[in-house]
Amino acid sequence: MPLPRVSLKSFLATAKTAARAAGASSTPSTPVTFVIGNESADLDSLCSAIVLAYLRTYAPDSPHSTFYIPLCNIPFADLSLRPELSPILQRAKISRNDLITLSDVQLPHPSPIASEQTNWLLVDHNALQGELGSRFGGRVIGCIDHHDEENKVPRDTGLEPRVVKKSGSCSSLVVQYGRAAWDALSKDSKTNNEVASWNADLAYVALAPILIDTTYLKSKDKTTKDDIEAVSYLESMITAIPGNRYDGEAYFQELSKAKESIDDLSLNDILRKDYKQWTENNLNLGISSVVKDVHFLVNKAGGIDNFLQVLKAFAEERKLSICSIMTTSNPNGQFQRELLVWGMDEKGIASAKQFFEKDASKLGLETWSEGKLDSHDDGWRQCWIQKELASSRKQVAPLLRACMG
Ligand SMILES: [Mn+2]
Repeated sequence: MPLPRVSLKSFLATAKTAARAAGASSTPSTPVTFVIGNESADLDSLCSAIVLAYLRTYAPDSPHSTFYIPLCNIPFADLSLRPELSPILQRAKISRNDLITLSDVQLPHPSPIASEQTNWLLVDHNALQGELGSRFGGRVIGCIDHHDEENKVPRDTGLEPRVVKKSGSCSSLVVQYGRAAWDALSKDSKTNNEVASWNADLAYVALAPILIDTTYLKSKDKTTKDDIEAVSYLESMITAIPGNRYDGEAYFQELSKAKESIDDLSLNDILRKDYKQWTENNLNLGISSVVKDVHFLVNKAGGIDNFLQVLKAFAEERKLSICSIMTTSNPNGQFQRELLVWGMDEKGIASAKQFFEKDASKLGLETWSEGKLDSHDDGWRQCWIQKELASSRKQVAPLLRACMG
């Protein structure tokens, strides 16, 4: 029998208690099951984990009473780098403190938790990275993701999902997968206001990343049929509440504005905010995604020398062979991408050069600001305007990784 459904807030409270108990014990009496997004911990990762964990826990056809804990793949302190959570939390009637982070389970250090006592369901990635990957990579039981297939999740996942499919937002795939369960949980939503209100809370969480990732379904490059269907399903959940005033465009605008409000953050925090790291042949690659252009970052640091110094320290702290920044911005209302790649050591330099030779024309790379950031003395560093606008980190990271050998 599945557990009886409760509000999102109560669900998270139970999940937090379970997470803290699990993190404090080396031998939890029963295995714990985490649902976790990728380490950039962007809205898509955070929201997809919450929604999938909730639906898996209460799915009426759930054959067992597993409790799925949605885990944010960052320490608690780093939630403050994500002001774009605020519009969601407010609508879903939860707070930052309700979210479960790595700090609750004392991961990756110093939790004594035994790997065999954990199960991991991945959303928004399909290979656990970094320390979590080396400790728990063998305990992954399923995934729902829209990145390239990494062939790390077992093919047969039994009762758990194994979905890897292109879509604007991973959240759309979670909604598609969980829809039957959600429908079944909503049977009395027409007569029971509490159920209708729980549905709306969850719908706001699932909706936010889709609006952001597809520019509210306006991005032709990114929007898929699954995104469109998910938005329509979720919006119907919200408008089902009598007298509920819903304005999707206003929600989208509020989220976008909050996401771009990084003026108060330090350069180091901006680089950390939406960051991913991979290891290929013992070389580390790190890519920061930033929602303002390179000029903004250079000004923030107080000039090119300071900018490079902060970036170098950031890379050294993470033992990166290749350090990269990808920016998106809208100068004069025109969407623009920039890419900076810095090979830091001998192998990183060779990889960066190979990437440039192989992929520069594909990505439409053009010298940024007369080459002011380029150098072939201090490692190998180039900054470009990236004319190929459809390629985000999801596309560029595999190109870089393919050159690291
Ligand atoms: Mn995503």
